[in-house]
Amino acid sequence: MIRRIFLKNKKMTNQELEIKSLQYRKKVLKYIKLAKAGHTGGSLSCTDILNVLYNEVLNVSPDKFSDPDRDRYVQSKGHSVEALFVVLADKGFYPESKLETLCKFKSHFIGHPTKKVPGIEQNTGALGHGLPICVGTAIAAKLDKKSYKVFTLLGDGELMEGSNWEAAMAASHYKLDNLVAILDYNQLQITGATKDVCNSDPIDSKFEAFGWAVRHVDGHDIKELREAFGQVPFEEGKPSFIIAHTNKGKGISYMENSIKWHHGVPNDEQYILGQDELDKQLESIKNSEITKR
Ligand SMILES: Cc1ncc(C[n+]2csc(CCOP(=O)(O)OP(=O)(O)O)c2C)c(N)n1
Repeated sequence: MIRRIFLKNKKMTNQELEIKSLQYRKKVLKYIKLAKAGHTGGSLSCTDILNVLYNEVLNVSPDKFSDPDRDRYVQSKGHSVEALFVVLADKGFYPESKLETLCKFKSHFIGHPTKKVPGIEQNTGALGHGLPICVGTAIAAKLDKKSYKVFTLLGDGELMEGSNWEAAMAASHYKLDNLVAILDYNQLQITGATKDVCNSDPIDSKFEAFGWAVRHVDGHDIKELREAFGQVPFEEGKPSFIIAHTNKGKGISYMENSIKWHHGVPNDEQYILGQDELDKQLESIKNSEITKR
């Protein structure tokens, strides 16, 4: 029998995780503003996914990062690195003050993931590399009879890269049920709607045809994300594919679902407005009834 993921670090309530997501979003905005550069929309889109992964699912921590049995996470949509940097700081991989150097001369905290930053598994940013790398890592785990799991985050625009489809085919051929790909399905990419630039739909039936077990979730619903991760592998002998329906720019009204914010820095007025909106959402969650675990 395949070991299902037991939400290993299950310490927080849904409400506590929702609060964390908003705090992460506030920091994403803060450090992008400070750096005067960043992929704001895509980072806000995947914040809840990273929150649940790092606070619930992944068996990784700063003291375990060289442990060969740790879970692996590769952020294939590497441009959304600001969300990852904020989460890794929160997990203690480095002091948050390091993020003040984002995009500054000589800093390792640049606009895409690099292994020079503690907690980053693989250099990414050229799209289409994360899934192939993870297929190799998942094969290695099987050969080494290791029980760690391998996770990657993809973008729907990224699925234009042909390497994904070779990797998808190999993953089912090698029965990689230790591999989980999460799709940040915000339906936008760099220059327009994904369906207009190069349509990747229908994604579920394509991945099913390639031999994957596929689920849809609301990528901003902590409870749904927890449940989905708690059920992988969805089918024994098959890699798992989670289509997380998201909103690019989530949490800041003028950024939501707007191609303009793929890569953009708020001006002073926009910054205050964005932080204000996030603060209001924080207040509203804090005042709401305590969610049961
Ligand atoms: C190989 C490659 N081609 C082009 C780019 C430029 N690029 C950066 S982000 C992006 C769009 C990605 O869209 P998506 O994967 O949907 O990410 P999201 O919208 O979630 O940010 C593109 C084409 C790249 N990084 N790598």
